[in-house]
Amino acid sequence: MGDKRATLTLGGRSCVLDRPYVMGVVNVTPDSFSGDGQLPGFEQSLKEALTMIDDGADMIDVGGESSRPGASPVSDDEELRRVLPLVEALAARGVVVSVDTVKPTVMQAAIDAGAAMINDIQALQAPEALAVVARSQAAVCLMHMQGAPRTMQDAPVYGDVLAEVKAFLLARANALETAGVARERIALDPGFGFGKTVAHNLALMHGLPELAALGYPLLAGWSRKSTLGHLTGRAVDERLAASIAASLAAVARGANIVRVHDVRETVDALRVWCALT
Ligand code: YH5
Repeated sequence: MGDKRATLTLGGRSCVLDRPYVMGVVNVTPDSFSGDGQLPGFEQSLKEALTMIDDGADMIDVGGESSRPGASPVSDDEELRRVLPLVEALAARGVVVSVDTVKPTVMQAAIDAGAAMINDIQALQAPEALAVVARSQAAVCLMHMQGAPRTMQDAPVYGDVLAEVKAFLLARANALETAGVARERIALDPGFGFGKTVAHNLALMHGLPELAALGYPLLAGWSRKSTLGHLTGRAVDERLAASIAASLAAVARGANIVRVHDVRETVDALRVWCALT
């Protein structure tokens, strides 16, 4: 299985993931003029996303609710108001759009607006989430998380983190396939930093080839995360080099898609690294 090349159907097209794909992260914050020349939410986010595409991103992950520990929850209506205009604008320009959401109503509206992928940190466990995706043609990224964002980093405990994450992801993938979602529409993600200590994240990295061997495309999100701060002593806005190193390491261990904030630098690094290895 592991030697079969991972394939993912994106926007109705079958993509053989024979090189690392880069997913650019765009968070849509509430519309507001900051008074210091910053554009309002939508315009700013659209500009960021289109720059990422120019810089070589293969897709854009649009998120309207922060999943960082301590972040306040957002209503369905508010999340829709934030993400839908951007999904529409990007899809109209032919951009492959992923939507980072756990809400079935947001998933449905995003798919109707042209989203090619649903990126769910809860792996479609909300009631109706699986049904919404199953009756669409969208791809889906199933991510592992222990606990809920607000408290997940308090004291995560596993017996065998790799075995547990692997069993969870495989069970979710099987549930989707039983519901009629073709295998080619499913990607898996161990969820670095989501209810995991530094040691758990490192164990998952070492075991990444075992997850890749499940035969599904593998997505890795290391960009700017706390474990990189722990390893380097750097604050969140000083983790570029650490993030690039982590993305390369993930690709070396079998990741097919990396989710990153710094697209231009990551694309450069991956191009050189692929040419030289
Ligand atoms: C992911 O890994 N992550 S949102 C804390 C940070 C920096 C970044 C303290 N959505 C993932 O990016 N979706 C997020 O520094 C995701 N995989 C998938 N599939 C968290 C995030 C971040 C959190």
